[in-house]
Amino acid sequence: MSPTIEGRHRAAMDRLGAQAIELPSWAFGNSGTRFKVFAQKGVPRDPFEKVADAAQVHRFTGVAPSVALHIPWDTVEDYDVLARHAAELGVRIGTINANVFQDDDYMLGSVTNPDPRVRRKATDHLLACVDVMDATGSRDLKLWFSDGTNYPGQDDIAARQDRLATALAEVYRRLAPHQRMLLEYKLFEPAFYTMDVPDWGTAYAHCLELGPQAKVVVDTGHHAPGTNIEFIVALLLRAKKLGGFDFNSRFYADDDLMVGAADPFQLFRIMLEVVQAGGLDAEAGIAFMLDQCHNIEPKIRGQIRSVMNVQEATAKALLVDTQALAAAQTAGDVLGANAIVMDAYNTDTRPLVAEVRSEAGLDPDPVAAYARSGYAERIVAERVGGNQAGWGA
Ligand code: RM4
Ligand code: MN
Repeated sequence: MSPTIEGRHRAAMDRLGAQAIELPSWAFGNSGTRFKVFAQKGVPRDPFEKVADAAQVHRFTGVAPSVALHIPWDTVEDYDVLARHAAELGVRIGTINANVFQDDDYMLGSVTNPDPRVRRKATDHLLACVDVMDATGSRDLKLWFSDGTNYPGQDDIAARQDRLATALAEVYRRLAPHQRMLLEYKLFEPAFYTMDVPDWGTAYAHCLELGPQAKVVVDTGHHAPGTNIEFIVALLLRAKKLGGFDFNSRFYADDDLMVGAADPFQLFRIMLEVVQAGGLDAEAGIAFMLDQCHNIEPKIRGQIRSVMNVQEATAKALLVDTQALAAAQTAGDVLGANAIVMDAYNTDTRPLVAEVRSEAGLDPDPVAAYARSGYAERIVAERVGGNQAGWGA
């Protein structure tokens, strides 16, 4: 017999209370498009202030205990000091993101560059990121490569794959047994003809060759329109090769808008695959990260809203009556099975998630509680002078 609706609610609440969503340090800095980066008042001037802002999101949501760094944007002299600063604020340093896409040397690629000197430089940066992980206690190294070509014939596609494999293998060998390499893919941009890691299949093939500590990251904004992302998620989960998510929303290309804003139904469908495959269990090792930019909206509030969107979608996925669904599927009851999934999706999970917060001793409304805290006004008054952090700064 299926558990009662009350039983499912209780089970969902327990799961939601234990959820962990990682925040990107770069979400708190200024960002924009190639047309304009708009500066906002109160934006962090250094990684310490970014971590402080991330800690506010955790303070009011209770489910965002870690913040990812991007190197060199978040380079500091002493990572111990930054890690301690995070701990004092109730959060910790999470994934380390490498950056081999913003140096003039990388015009024709980083680890796939035809010039061995540039490849060496890029690989050395990736190795240096593992040093940072050692200092911060981070588990994951996340790699996204802007590498690719713009014109047919520009470079040898297969040779670039060989160069990529060589660099990845060197970095993989440098990992400690508890550390992982997460390889991210992206269909296009900045390269327009070929990206060297354009899709999950390419990332999966490299990860398979590397070994069990290499896993694929699904950035929800990095697919062609209409791609069935939950299918990719289900396949990677089945192969135990899903390392995590970079959550965000897209309407057109890699828009980096708030997760669950453009297509909450897609987010639900993704979370349903995760839930059904046991991907919420800590042992599954799936990193639920946000990778977003808040170009025109307030950043901390934007992050709070994004965390809430993930929680609400997860709650809907958890409410699916899985036993009834399995029975309908076995019986070939197409419409019955679909109705069970849609019933869960159409449930307003906001009260349930609010209850989870109340049980944790938090305000049920994080947006209002954050507004009342006066933090937004305080950082505007305090963060005067200095250089605001920005995408690429
Ligand atoms: C890339 C990719 C990476 C992120 C950078 C900022 O498009 O999504 O994950 O670190 O942007
Ligand atoms: Mn990403």
